[in-house]
Amino acid sequence: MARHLKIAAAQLGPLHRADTRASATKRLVGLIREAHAMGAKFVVFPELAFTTFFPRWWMEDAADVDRRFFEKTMPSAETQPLFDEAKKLGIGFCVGYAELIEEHGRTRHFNTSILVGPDGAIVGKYRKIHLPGHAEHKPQAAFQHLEKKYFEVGDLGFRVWNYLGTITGMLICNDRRWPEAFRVLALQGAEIVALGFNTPTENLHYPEPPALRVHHHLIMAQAMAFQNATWLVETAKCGYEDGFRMFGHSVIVAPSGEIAVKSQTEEDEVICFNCDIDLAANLKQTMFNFAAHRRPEHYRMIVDRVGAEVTPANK
Ligand code: CDT
Repeated sequence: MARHLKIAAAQLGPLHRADTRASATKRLVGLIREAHAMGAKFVVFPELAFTTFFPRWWMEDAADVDRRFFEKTMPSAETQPLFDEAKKLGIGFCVGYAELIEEHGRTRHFNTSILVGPDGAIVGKYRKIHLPGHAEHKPQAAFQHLEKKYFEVGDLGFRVWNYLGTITGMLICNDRRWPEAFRVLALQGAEIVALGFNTPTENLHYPEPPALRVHHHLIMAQAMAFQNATWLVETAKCGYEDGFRMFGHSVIVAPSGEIAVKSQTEEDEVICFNCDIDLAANLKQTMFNFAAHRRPEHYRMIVDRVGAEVTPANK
């Protein structure tokens, strides 16, 4: 009998700068109840789900940034109700937050996601590796994208976990633009990839129609799921946060590359699908049987070279 898992993407509408973690947690609890009513056993929440998308602002008071936006413990008194509710309902979840740790006398900051079991225990952690944007102040820009200022590059690699009878990995937002990230998870047998995102509707770097940005989001999701034979759950935080818009379009994509379900709004919204996990397993034995068909001896440059270097064409 095929393995099935009912998975939900619990999209969040805007969280403003003045919103508290307690009010965000209350909304997450409401969403997990809604997902439970739909029969979900695994819920994927967005990136940085307890605060506004703060890297849009240049802020100089580091202690204040740490206090307002970073979590020193997870769960904390304010975020505990989400863990309690999930445990009560017997639901596993993945959620993103800004993580602050003290290590070897140094304060470190990461953009982090955790995988939590239906018993409320944290089973996996991922720290975002592809940090987009910039570290320097761009005061002329309408908004900024300062992930390179506020976070370090993740140090835990791309991992998967045995989770709810599946093999599940996590990525965060900008990682979805990099095929290498998905492939490293797929090489460990990933059957589900859980990913939260915050994507501005406007492009910071050059003018781009909002519809084109959504088009890229969707074609990437479909291609990554298919080429890596995995279910892919991508959950947005979206809408106008203090006037800055981010798009929704949360999706659950099948290993066939088909969008199984997609959100309709830029508000709090749950979408849910009964995922046939063996659809991924079957594709891994046929079209995407890596052991049979990959040719890594010809892929050396992917790890040896970072930026593109133009090689003169052979005459
Ligand atoms: N959160 C996040 O990673 N957002 C990026 C925006 C890139 S534009 C600087 C994304 O890839 O969606």
